[in-house]
Amino acid sequence: MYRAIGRRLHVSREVDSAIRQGMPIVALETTVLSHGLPPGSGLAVAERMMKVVRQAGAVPAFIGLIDGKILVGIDPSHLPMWIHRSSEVVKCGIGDVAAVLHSKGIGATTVATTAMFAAQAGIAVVATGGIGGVHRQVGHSWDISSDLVELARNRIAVVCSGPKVILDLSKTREYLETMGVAVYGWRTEAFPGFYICDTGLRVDARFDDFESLSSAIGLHFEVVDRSAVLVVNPVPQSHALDARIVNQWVEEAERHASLKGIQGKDLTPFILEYIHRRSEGKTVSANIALLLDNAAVAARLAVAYRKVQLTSRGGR
Ligand code: PSU
Ligand code: MN
Repeated sequence: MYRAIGRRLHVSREVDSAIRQGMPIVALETTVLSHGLPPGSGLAVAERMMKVVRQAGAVPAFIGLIDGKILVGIDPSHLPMWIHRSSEVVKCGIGDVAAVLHSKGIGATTVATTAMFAAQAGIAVVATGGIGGVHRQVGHSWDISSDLVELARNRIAVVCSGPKVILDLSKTREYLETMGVAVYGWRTEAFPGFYICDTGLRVDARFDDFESLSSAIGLHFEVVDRSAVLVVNPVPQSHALDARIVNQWVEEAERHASLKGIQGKDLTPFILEYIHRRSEGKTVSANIALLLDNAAVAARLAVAYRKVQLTSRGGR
């Protein structure tokens, strides 16, 4: 069912043959399923994301850890383990990976670990909802997501709707610049913030068609060759939320978190859950809408990137 391409990395048959044939693939993270969405709702969303990717002509590849292995292209029949047993599932940043493999537990990948394993497997495109970043209380918590560090280290294109709105967006934007991550806007000049389309911050460059976007990504990989391109795709207009109201909810959530002593990697799931309840589900439907849209954009990008690679090889 899975084929070992390293001692720990195991790819599904479908992903294996897609990698060999250079077919477009979109890597997907499992943390959003286990920790990012209300309990139990992840499976339907995962199925819809896979469908959207296939409809656009690419192969979906959820990544996760289980039984001492890193799976790339989790079989749909195995996905419920990451979703229905979410209390046992470890949200895996880079530092958690080896311990979870060692204990043969179940690990969900974040953007950091998804990007790293996708790059190791030879996949060029990842789709997600929002990336982690610099937290608002960074002055005393020093909480900066390892997503940012891995974006600086891996040659990969990550399609998202910006950093999660619970973060300090301008510090996160600066950090991306410092680390040499190219930030490209998909049909936008504004840097989006998850549920919010315009944070008042800017992208490095705007692209309006997949051919130009994938050519620029190809050039970034060629000349920079060590950092990611973050493609930001704003949440679909019909689901965008008002920045001021969202900010109020986040501030409330942070006060509750600090009263309860919640910190570190538990903070993101706590705040997301709080604002989901506070918004009476609006943040959840926005989250699902942007996940599906990012999966579609990532798949079309993967298809266009494949064409760019073929023509640049043919031209040599
Ligand atoms: N955005 C969401 N839900 C999530 C995440 C992001 O709407 O669950 C996850 C992603 O996996 C992201 C991770 O990579 O949170 C970042 O967590 P941290 O801030 O602990 O690094
Ligand atoms: Mn963190």
